[in-house]
Amino acid sequence: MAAKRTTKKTNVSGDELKQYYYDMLMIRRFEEKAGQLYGMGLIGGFCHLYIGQEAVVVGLEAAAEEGDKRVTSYRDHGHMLACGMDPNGVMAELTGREGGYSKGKGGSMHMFSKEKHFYGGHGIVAAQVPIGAGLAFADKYKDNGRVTFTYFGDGAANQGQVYETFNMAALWDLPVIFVIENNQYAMGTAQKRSTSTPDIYTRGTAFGIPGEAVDGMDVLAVKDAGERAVAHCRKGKGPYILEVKTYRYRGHSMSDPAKYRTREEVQKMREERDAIDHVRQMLLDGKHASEDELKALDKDIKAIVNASADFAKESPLPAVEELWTDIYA
Ligand SMILES: Cc1ncc(C[n+]2csc(CCOP(=O)(O)OP(=O)(O)O)c2C)c(N)n1
Ligand SMILES: [Mg+2]
Repeated sequence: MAAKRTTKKTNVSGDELKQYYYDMLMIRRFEEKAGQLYGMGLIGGFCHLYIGQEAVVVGLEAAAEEGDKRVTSYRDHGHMLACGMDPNGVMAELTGREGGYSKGKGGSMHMFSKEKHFYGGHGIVAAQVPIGAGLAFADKYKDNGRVTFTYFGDGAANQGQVYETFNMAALWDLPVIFVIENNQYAMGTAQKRSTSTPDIYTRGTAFGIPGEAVDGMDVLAVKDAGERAVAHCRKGKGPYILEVKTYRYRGHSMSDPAKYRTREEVQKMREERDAIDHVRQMLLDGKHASEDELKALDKDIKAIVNASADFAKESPLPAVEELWTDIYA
């Protein structure tokens, strides 16, 4: 049972809250299923789960509008689901099948959807940061009012290319929101062992980029901050930094010895800070939903996730000739 949390009064409707609950739970159930399929040997290669961080992407998607773009790291399944990509296509890509978003040739870290303005899925730490600024450059050039959410981790925030990007994004007033998902660890390295100052959101100061820290275990706080960042970008004021403090419950990837933190630390976060439990409690307290309704939602979500796993298992492996397609040369 989650400990009671307090939340300041909000003006979101019961229906909106229910939607956030649904979207976060969808990511969690999808990731649990992906973990199971990995354990069964149906998913090969790397697989980085997003469990614990769901409120980050769901809160920010709530602040986005049609046509806005997003780009992220290898921990990308949640971002894809939250922007409306099809769970079947994502799960089939995880299992390396023809029905996957990259026809089974990309896997967990390499999926894209032009339709949903999702630009990956990038395995090289921080490589997506200049790409995000490039996407925003295109939007500025076209003067179309769109913004780009560029997600990266606390570890990635120590990469040099982040600061080259900050400089150019600020110089050209690009409509890009740099979202630092600070889950407190970069693989097995705790933030305090790797990072000279605890407040990563201040790292834009030298470039004149405003930033703020956000409680990433509170979907409404994330949405509020996202709206401020979006408004700033859409007014033509240039980039904005959101350091969203979050936590991953599972290992860095599926192969993680987990020796760098205690079980108690993880357990405490799950019990006291879980973002899904938090919204669940708000829904019940506000009488927006009953226990039975929430149970039924979970059942619907599990059915969609199970169907995606069936689709992924039944989809054929890519044909051998596919080896010679989609090659950039
Ligand atoms: C340039 C580069 N260096 C090292 C790695 C190996 N690596 C993969 S993930 C990772 C840690 C990144 O941590 P963080 O940015 O905090 O993201 P998180 O995994 O916590 O989401 C490292 C060092 C890599 N993929 N690319
Ligand atoms: Mg991290």
